[in-house]
Amino acid sequence: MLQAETLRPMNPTEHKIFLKILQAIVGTNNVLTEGDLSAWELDWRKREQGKALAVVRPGSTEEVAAVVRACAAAQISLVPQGGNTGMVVGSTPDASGRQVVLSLSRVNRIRQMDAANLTVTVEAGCVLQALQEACEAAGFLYPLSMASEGSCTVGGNLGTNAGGTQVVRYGNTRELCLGLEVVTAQGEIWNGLSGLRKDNTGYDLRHLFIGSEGTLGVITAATMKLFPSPKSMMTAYASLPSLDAAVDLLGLAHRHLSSGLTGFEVMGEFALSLVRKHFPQQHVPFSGKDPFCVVLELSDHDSEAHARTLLESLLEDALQDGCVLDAVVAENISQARALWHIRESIPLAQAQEGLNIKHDISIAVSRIPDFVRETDAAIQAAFPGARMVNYGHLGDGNLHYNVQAPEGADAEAFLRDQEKPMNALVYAQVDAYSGSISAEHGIGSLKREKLAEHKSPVAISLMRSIKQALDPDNRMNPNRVLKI
Ligand code: FAD
Ligand code: 2HG
Ligand code: ZN
Repeated sequence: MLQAETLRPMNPTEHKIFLKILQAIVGTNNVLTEGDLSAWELDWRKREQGKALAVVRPGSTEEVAAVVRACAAAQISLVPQGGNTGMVVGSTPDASGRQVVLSLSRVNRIRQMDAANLTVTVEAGCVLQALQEACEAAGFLYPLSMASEGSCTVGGNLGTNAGGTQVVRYGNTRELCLGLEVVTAQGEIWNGLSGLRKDNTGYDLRHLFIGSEGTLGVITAATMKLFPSPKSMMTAYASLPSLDAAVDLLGLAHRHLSSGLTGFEVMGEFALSLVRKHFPQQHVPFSGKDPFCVVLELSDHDSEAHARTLLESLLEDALQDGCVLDAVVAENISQARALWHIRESIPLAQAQEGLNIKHDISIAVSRIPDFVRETDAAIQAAFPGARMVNYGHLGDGNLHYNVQAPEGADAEAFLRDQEKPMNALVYAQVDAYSGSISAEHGIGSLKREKLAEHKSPVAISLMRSIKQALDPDNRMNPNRVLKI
């Protein structure tokens, strides 16, 4: 049984003393209590506005540990936060005004790059793009990539086990991580940083913390895998007659490109129409012509000419096969970026269109077309006019099967009245297809109730035991992932 966090009210003197203790640890400027704190208190999707007791920004692992100890002594819970780009309301405080937001933004150094070992040791607050760029400058690829990379952090990526657009070749963040440094709920520092690719010395603790969404401890640093930079990366953009054709194209791409296939993203026409509407300066090829488009990426360790031959041969076969109706291949890096930018703009275009319902689901690739056919029909029957924003990482069987309110409807009212029954419908379908209700975004607050309904009771019970063992006082991001 998890205990609810003790919400002992602080009298004004205790409150003042507590803030002084935090200031003594991290410096006065790094304890924020006044002014506009919405960057830390409001989630990216604007789903929940929280209220923090304070936003605390330690500058080192030792300071993180001291803050955790101070919070434990004062019976205050903590919400670890990186870039606050999470999609499930997991990184912002609740509305009680009694939680400390522990921002890792200043714990952000790249500690060491080990070229021979192909690893980089980096602190949790390092922004993903800064890490990618540092690795690229040193001749390596750090492959994790997603549209939020300009603000999300390594700690947040690990906390959520983020996926992104390169998973088809390199795996989720978990697959990239060889070791962690963690501040435990008791404020101890566990140095599990390791560049070892083989280490069978009992339970592999790193995997407990990865994907735990800040509920078990604070990740302060990690040793991550690097890869040699490919000689050439080539991007194609194709229009397709159906989702079945996209699955066929994926099969062809695996056969033609093998491990050279590093990205395979599908986009439904309505999702693309939102990009055209909200970002009209972007050129979207094959505008509105066909129901689906795909962005596909090949990374090649031979040469650009070799890459082009491989990609063109794939597309010729696909055109002959009928699974592709039309295609373009980027001629240079800026064209490739522009094609990727279309895909990456979809979540932003959705946000511009208004509040929306997200279903970050995974299903065996082979079953996705049937799932979408059936579920689209059921949704239109139950919620006439609901607009399906369907896109995602088809190469990983991960769809963002999102829903926008009917044209002209009040989005807030639509979500208030229809989100629950809509989720119930979609997740029942996900169960029927043996899928997952969270492929890459995690559980946070938004899916906490659903997790209990859709995960096996045995698994939930094991998860609760782990939480109880590592954080018996329930101070680490309480009420996220697991229900009290
Ligand atoms: P935050 O949002 O700050 O935190 C996320 C969770 O991790 C919270 O529960 C928090 O408590 C915990 N956490 C943060 N730091 C730590 C730490 N140091 N130790 C322990 N726990 C911690 N996600 C994908 O998986 N794939 C995508 O393709 C993708 N694309 C996105 C595109 C856009 C435009 C946006 C806005 C988001 C996208 N996301 C995607 C979601 C999000 O960017 C990722 O989940 C990312 O990993 C979150 O990183 P962050 O630093 O912003 O974490
Ligand atoms: C993406 O793949 C992100 O673009 C965001 O995971 C998905 O907004 C979404 O639903
Ligand atoms: Zn995604």
